[in-house]
Amino acid sequence: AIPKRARGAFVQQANGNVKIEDYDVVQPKDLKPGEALVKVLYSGVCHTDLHAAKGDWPLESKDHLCGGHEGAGTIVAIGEHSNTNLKVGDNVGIKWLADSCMDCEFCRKGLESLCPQGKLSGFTVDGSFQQYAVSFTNHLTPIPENMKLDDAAPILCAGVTVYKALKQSNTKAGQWIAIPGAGGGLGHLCVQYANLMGMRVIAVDTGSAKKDLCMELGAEVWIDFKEAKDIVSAIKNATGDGFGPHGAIVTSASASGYEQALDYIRPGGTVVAVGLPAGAFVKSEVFFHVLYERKLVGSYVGNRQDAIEALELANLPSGKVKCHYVTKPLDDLPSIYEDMAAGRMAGRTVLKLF
Ligand code: 8ID
Ligand code: ZN
Ligand code: ZN
Repeated sequence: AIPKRARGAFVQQANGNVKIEDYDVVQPKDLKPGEALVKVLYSGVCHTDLHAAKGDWPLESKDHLCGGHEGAGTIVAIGEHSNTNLKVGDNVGIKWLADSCMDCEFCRKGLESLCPQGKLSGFTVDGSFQQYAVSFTNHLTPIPENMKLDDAAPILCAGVTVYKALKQSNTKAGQWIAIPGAGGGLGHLCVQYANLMGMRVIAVDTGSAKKDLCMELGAEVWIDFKEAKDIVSAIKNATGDGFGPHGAIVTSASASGYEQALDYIRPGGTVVAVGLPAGAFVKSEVFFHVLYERKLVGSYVGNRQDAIEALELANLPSGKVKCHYVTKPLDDLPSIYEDMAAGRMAGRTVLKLF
C-alpha cells in the first residue's frame, strides 16, 4: 500500500538549510498522464544538490525544494493514459533531466538536456531525497534487472555526466586525459570510465584519501593541486613528452580547477567543462588558443541513451566501473553537505531512504 505521508529533505528559498520533514505523498489516482510514482530506495548526493540548496547558480529553482537527482527505486504507480513501456514493479532511475517536451529540435536530436521546456529533478521539480517521488515516464531510466539499486544510483548523474563528457573530449585509447576533481563523486567515476575507454589518466585533486582512491582505480599519475608548486608544468610533464594531456575533464567544484586548464592542454586538445562552481570563468589567451588550436566545450549531463549505456558499463561482470560510496540515512544530509563543502568526501555518499 502507498502511504499518505512519507519523509523527505526540503530546503526553503535556497537558504542552505536542509530539513527532514513529512510530506503528503501524491496518490496514484492523482497522477497525470506521463507521470509515475517511484518508491525511492537510494539516492546519491551530488555537489549540484549543494549548489541548489545554497542558491549558487543564476537559475531559479522551485521553493520548498526536495533535492536529489541520483534516485534509484521501483515504480509503484503510473498515471492513467500514459504512453510508456514501463510497468509497475520496474526498477528505474531518476536523473537530473526529469522531463522534456520530446518535440523540439533539441529533443529530436537527442540533445534533450538543451530542451527549453526541460524539467530538472531536485531543482525545478522535487527530486529523489524523498521516499515517494513523482517523476516522468519519458525520462525515467530503466535499471538493469541484476544491478543493485545503491550501485546504480550515482550513475544517474555522476556516471552519465562523465561518460558523456569523456566522449565529448574526443580523446582516444592510448591518449592522456587529466581529471581535476578526480577524487570526488564525478571524478572517481571519470577515472574508471576513462580507463575502460583505454585512456591514460592524470588524476588531480588533494589529500591522501583521494590519492589512494584514484590510484586504486587505475590513475597512472597523481597530482595534488594543493602541493604542486607549478600545476601547469606538473600536468604537462606527466605525459612524458612535455606536451600535456590530449583531453581534460574538469569536474572540480571550485573555480580554481578551471584557472589553468587551457594552459596545460596539449596543442589540438580539448578541455571539457563539467564542474559548475558559482560565478566562475574560464580564461584562455586568444593568441595561444588559436596557435595551439585549443578546444573548450561545455558538457551537461547526457541523454537517455547515455544514461542507459553508463548504467550498463557500471554493471559489467568485470566490475571495471563501480561507484565507491558510503551509505547513510536521510537524516544525515546536513552533515553530508558540510563534508562535501569542506572537500572531505572521497567518492560518493548514497542515502538509504527505507
Ligand atoms: O552536467 C554537468 N555538467 C554536471 C553534472 C553533475 C555535477 C556538473 N556537476 C558539477 C557539480 O555541480 C559540481 O560543481 O560538477 C561538480 C562536481 O560534482 P561532484 O563530483 O558531485 O562534487 P564533489 O564530490 O564535491 O567533487 C569535487 C572535487 O573537486 C575537487 C575536490 O577536492 C573534490 O574532490 N577540487 C576542488 I573543490 N578544487 C579543485 C582544484 N582546484 C579540485 N580538484 C582539482 N583542482
Ligand atoms: Zn548531479
Ligand atoms: Zn524539447
